[in-house]
Amino acid sequence: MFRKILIANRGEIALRIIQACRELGIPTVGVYSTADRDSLHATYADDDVCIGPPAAAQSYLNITSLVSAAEITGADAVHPGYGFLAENAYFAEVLADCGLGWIGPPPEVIRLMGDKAKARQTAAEAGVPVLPGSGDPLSSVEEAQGLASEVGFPVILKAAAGGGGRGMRIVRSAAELEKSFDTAAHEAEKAFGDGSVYLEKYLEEPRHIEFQVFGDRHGNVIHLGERECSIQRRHQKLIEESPSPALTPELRSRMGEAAVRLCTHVGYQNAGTVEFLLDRDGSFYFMEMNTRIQVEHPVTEMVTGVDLVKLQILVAAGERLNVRSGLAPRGHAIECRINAEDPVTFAPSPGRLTTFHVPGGPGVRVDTHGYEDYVIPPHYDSLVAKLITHGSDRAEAIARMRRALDFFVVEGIKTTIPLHREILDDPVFRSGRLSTRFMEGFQARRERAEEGA
Ligand code: MV4
Repeated sequence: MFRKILIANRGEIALRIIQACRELGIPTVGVYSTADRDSLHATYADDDVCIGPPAAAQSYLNITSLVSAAEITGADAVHPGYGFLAENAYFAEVLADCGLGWIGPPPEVIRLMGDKAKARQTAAEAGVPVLPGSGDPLSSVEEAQGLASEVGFPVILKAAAGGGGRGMRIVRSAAELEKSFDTAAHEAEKAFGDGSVYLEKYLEEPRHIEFQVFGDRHGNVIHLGERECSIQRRHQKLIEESPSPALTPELRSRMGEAAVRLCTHVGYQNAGTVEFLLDRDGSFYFMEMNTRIQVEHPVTEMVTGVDLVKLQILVAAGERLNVRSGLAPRGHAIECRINAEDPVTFAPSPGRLTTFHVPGGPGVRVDTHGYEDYVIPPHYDSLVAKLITHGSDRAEAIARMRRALDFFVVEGIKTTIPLHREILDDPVFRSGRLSTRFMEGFQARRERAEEGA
């Protein structure tokens, strides 16, 4: 087992990793930028090292500083959390070269899945359904036109180096494609240093359903069910839940088996997420794979009873998976992301938490690095807390979320708590008929209600 783990991250996920390490009896090293001196992850870690100035490029993304921090503290492994260097294959390679353990998948698999066009091809090779579209990146607008007329409009252009919604373009006609293709490639080149673009048939109103997967170092791969993440705004998830209201046990096992097939095909290890689009007729298609622990992992923990962060550490140290694939979910869990943002404009709202009272009681979990008088720095993402509720069914999870939102008191900054209250009261949300267009419809209903008032 690892002797000491360095956590190359900050905020709630750094604290979450410290919790897991403490339960395993493994000491931790926290690293912090000068903007995070008063942060709980620095306080709670057994050792802490300042790694640089506020800008992430000079601290949480500074590989040299991180390796030095591991050397001087005697850490023998690194947990990257999510964001920052979590999906940086080069970082994983540097750590291996320095004799440090990496709590994540092999670098080659990170690199493969980071290329969204290659990931799509690999899924198809593994027998996982993909939408009709291009095998290799498109080399000309003529090739794009040929493919688009084969699959039929609308189509979507995606940057191979993008992901998570960055560098996408929906195209509804040949005339539009003529204009969009070069712009898309240029933008991809500018944003990612790689102008490769591929094309797929565009689905108008799918659900985003992702499967939690895990692999160990002995070739075993399992899935731990799905999360429904259709409630997003500008590709930022707002609410996630498990199980999805749309899945039957039969569909769950077919999608889960597809996710496992892909992971087995690539020799996946550690925690991962296979994202699918689910169409209204029950067809599902591979979208992307994320090679890290995700923000929304707690909803899976609540319905499976598995500590995913602990499991990451155990399998990275060479232990066998001790969890069966495809367990039936126990009850229902929902997560609301509480961001330091204006609930209407979504403008960031950093600053001091003058009051911070977290809810508790049956079925309530709060993952947060916040405390009264903590000052949220402006340099990083705006997540202040994840509020997760669990119930025997969806209705009970919703009722618990609704009251937990009422009992969550944050003063001094604006948060998305009022927005979550409105979504939880929304009849379409309550019906469970979700899609990636949910927020558009919700905003329209909200504006209509305001005009009526
Ligand atoms: C799509 C799609 C429809 N058809 N691909 C958005 C994030 C990135 N991972 C891919 N995304 C999409 N890809 C095809 N062929 C719709 C989306 C999409 C979306 C997906 C999940 C959650 C929210 C979304 C919002 C807009 C578009």
